[in-house]
Amino acid sequence: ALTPGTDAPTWPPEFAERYRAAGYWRGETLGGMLRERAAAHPDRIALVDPAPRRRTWTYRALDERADRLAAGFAARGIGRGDRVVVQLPNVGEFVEVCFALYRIGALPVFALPAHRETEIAHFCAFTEAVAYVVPDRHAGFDHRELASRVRERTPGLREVFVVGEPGGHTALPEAAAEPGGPLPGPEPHELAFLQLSGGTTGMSKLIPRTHDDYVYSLRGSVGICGVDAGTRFLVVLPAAHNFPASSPGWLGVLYAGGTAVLCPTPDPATAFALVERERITMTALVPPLALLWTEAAPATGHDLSSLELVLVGGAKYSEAAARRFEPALGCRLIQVFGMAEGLVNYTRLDDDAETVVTTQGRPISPDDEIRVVDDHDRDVPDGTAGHLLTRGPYTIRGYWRAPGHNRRAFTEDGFYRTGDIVRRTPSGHLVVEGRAKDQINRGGEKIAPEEVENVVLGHPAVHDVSVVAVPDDHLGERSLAYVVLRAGAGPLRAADVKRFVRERGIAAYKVPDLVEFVDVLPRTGVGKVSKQRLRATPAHP
Ligand code: J2J
Repeated sequence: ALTPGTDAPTWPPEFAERYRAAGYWRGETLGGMLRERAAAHPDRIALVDPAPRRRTWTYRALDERADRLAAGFAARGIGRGDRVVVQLPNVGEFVEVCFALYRIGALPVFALPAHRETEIAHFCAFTEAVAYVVPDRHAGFDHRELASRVRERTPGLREVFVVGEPGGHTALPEAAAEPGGPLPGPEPHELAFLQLSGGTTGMSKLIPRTHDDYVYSLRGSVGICGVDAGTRFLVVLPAAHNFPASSPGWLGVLYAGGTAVLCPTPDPATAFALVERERITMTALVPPLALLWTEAAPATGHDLSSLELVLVGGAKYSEAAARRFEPALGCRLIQVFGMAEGLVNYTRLDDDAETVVTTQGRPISPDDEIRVVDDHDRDVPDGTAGHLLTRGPYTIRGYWRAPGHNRRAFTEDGFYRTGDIVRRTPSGHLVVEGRAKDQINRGGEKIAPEEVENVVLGHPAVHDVSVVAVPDDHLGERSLAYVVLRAGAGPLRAADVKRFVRERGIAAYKVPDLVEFVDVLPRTGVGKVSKQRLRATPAHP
């Protein structure tokens, strides 16, 4: 079984004691939270899945469903500390499966619906997953076939559970069983799940979050955003992502006794219809969606008057766009600058309007330690841009099974090197000024260039490649692959490179948006490709 400290660094005892003494870590688990809410208000609606036929779950029903699935998973030998890759779109079963796994102390590994064979096979192999949960089909793609291929490659993967038509696998409802009695659940200081990092080098690193630390981030987020039993939260972004899950997200809403409504697709037409029909009060968007909402809201035929608050984050929200938001939507805006590794910053409901549109907020916790440093880890004065380092009661001390990477990504005294360049205002708010890490933020979807470069290098005609971000009006950034062809290689078009990457089985958002052929890549003094100089090269899309 997995215990914190063996597969990932955890907080030193003196920090853990401080966080408990301060009342941040209260010994709650996610499974216990649902149990308590179900006891307190069994008949309130916890969850709505509106498509294709509207289904609702009361707190009691969700609790019972989690118990039945937990019993069934346990009967199939899935136990405490086991990893289960969960790849589901925004459907009610996703929430059921999460709580079932939390109950038995098995760890969901949160894949995104867009992930394909390259990513899923890696998650299954690297985490030694015993099970994989998929929809039958989603967005025109058959996940059962993907599951069969992954299973062939990963002998340790014992079970595939399917929401919908199971094909040759096990239908999720078949996995449920009559609970035989209380299961030995996880301790609050143990891991709850593995979340995916945006990644910089190679494949995503896995982020180990504990019940104690995550529940604290929920409680803090709920307080800051004013979530309560009357909140009706629309989950527009993929529910497995840390932002819509926890900032304050569907989990925060369940923590507060409100109602989470799952939006099947993020387009404004679908979302606006649901806002009207479900009387939605709150939602969370990435900047490109916030732009679409701002453009579409004034002319929509839908009644959006129930909306009170929208959180925007995941990528930089331009000041100009932020200024247009409240007038167009007629509701409040909170900017969020967060990361699955932990630290989450929010603008506050009582911040003045300028602060809300010009900053990305300040930390949840008084014990979130923030350092802004130069290239040599020396603190810079407030108002000066520098690297953001952070440590605190819900920020991890290391990635899961990644000791080598952890030495680079964390300081010796446990600060996480976020890779973000920020400036701190006198009020303690952070303004995101840029990024030092080699990552592309495509409208909130994070791409590790090295991962894409490794795929492109597999093309027989490609000699070298470098993938960089280029500015984009709508997405903020798009990806551009500079490709050097092998001497004597036949002609290759941009479309050939893109098709090659797509056919390798990788999430569509990672396929380079643009491809440019060049004779050489600019190099730094030590012979590494200079991404800085490449980014400065004018692109010809
Ligand atoms: C600029 N960059 C931002 C912002 C995140 C809440 C909100 C977002 C995430 C998230 C999250 C940004 N302006 N407002 O987990 O709980 C970039 C930074 C950061 C990285 C983290 C949450 N908000 N970013 O986006 O793990 O570069 O989490 O380090 O996906 O997104 O990405 P991720």
